[in-house]
Amino acid sequence: MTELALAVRSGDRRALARAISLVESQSEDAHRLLADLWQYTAASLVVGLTGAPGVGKSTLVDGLARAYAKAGRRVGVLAIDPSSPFSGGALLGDRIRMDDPDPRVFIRSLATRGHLGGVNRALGGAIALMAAAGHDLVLVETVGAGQSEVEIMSHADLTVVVLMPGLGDDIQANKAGILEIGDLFVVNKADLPGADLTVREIRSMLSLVDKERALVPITKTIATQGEGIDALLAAIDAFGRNPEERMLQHSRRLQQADRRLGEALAELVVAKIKSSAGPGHWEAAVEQIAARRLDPEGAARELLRPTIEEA
Ligand SMILES: Nc1nc2c(ncn2[C@@H]2O[C@H](COP(=O)(O)OP(=O)(O)O)[C@@H](O)[C@H]2O)c(=O)[nH]1
Ligand SMILES: [Mg+2]
Repeated sequence: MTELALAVRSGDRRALARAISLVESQSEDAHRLLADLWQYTAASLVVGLTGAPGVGKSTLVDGLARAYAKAGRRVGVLAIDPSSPFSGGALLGDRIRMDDPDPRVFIRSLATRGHLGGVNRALGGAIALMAAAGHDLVLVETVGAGQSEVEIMSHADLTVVVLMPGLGDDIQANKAGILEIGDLFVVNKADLPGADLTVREIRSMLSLVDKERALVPITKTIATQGEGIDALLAAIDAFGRNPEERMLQHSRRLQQADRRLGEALAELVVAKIKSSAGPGHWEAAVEQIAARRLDPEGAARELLRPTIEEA
């Protein structure tokens, strides 16, 4: 194991910050680091919080992290919501609050720029690093389903959908996305009028999906006053303790592993073919496909053939 990997394992915060930067830049060193540490990443519970901008995700994450740390456990927070106050720190050099008053909480934001799929992969790496560093819980804040390239479902053991009163139409509009990804629903800003109505709306829409969905927990919170945070934390904790949900978590991790293997392989194969096909070959195929002289799958098979024959 490299010195950096050892330092991350030991819980060294600066090492962790440096490691996440490596993963963000997607250097070859990042791969070696993640290869060394992957075996230590199983124990953390990864919780994704998603929802429209302004519903109070960052405030909730802050409250959850504090409450969790107060109970003596270590929490990593990752924010990829560009509107997040956490990401606000992204403008400030190192992007980590080394001066965070609570040594049990490690907060980091990921830059949302970069090539397509880059953020998603960096997120996977950053979560793994936080887990390997011994965080019992990793909280990930993202903007709502379908609104970003980051699909929290491909990383989280548990997804919390955050809503607020008066968003009934919003839920309706996003029905499929929102109703299907949530393991837990939170109606934040319960100090505003209409919170109970929103809870009832979510409940009735969930029961339309199927019988199991009808039982998904819905909690109310007032994040700014810390109200409902303990109940939400208990609901998160209960997940993973319940055997049925543990099974769900296991099958979910299998699905995620399946998907990530496919992504990693596709990327390696494309890189290999681009480099071995000879100069201009790839570009020529692209032009032929665009001109409808070649179909995409046919071109792919053609490009792949020498690689497979050689193996
Ligand atoms: N009234 C009320 N305002 C809240 C509550 N939670 C968060 N807010 C406010 O809503 C705004 C957006 O919060 P933020 O956490 O940044 O939302 P995010 O975009 O989902 O991360 C901020 O001004 C918060 O202070 C709440 O429970 N009640
Ligand atoms: Mg935010």
